[in-house]
Amino acid sequence: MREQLQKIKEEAVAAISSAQADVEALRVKYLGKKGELTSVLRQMGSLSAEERPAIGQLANEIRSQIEALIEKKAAEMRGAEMERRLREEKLDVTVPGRRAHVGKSHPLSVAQRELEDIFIGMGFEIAEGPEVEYDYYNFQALNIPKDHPARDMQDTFYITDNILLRSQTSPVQVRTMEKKRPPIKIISPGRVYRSDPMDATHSPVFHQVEGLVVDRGITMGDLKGTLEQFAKTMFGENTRIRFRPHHFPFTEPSAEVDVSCFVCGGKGCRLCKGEGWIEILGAGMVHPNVLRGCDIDPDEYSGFAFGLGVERIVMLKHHIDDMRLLYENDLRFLSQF
Ligand code: 2NM
Repeated sequence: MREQLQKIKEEAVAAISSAQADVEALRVKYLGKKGELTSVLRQMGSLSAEERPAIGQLANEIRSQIEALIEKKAAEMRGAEMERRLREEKLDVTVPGRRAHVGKSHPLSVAQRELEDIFIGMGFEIAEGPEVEYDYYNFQALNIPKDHPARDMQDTFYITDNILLRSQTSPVQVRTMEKKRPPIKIISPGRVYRSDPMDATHSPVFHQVEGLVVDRGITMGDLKGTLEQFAKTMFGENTRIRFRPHHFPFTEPSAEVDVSCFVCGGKGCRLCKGEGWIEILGAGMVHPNVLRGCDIDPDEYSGFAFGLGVERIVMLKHHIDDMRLLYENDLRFLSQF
């Protein structure tokens, strides 16, 4: 047994000193529970009582020698690995950093949020609804009957006979009037769809913000005051507004609303085409038929409503002459905002 132990020791010393990697495998091979040293020690039972202590002592010495050698080798290899990494993974912390590209909100999103903030500041709540709508909410409930020319004019995207892509966000307001009792004071921002060919001023998908206020005693004066306050906050304290008579099926009376030109202040310039005024909104007093359709008694309640196009506002504000620029996601364009 003495020779067996010496042989194991010699083999182990040679194996450890020539090891290039994985000294843990050698630890298992020589010292492990099923290792060579252990299997020799298992035969101790066959030794005489006199021999046993000496062999035991020798085995323990060899075990600790091998352990020490393996630990030394492992430490050497850890050291060598550290040297290698220090050499190869050298990092020059004085090299200037590369600037990270930080994205930002799209100008349409910025404008929509600005509009929302202004109306929230005036006590409006935000209402949202489906972009895929029933014909009923998009047209019938808005006092636009089946044979009304407004339906052709608007060139709607139909999905089935009675389901379509909403052509305005007013269906959200109808849904709100159905669900809630006055006082109602909401805006409905969102995407709307019309089957228009894409050109400099049209897109089949665009964004609207519509507003609705319904309560006892709401008048045209409330509408004018609200829109004037909005225009001053959006375009500057000196901005004025004017109403021109118009027709919408869902409001009576109806008006188109201009703001005084925020470039020339009303004197006439290129932006307002010499007019001094820029058309921004449609508005009016909610038609009694619309209120009645939502089970709101027009003899008890009245309301005003208005709508504006977000694209138009963004284009005016930033002097953008082609709406397509807002959808192409060309970073040379977008990075200017
Ligand atoms: C506009 C112009 C005028 C409008 C009307 C309604 C509703 F649901 F209350 F009848 N919502 N929005 C409205 C009125 C929209 O957009 C140019």
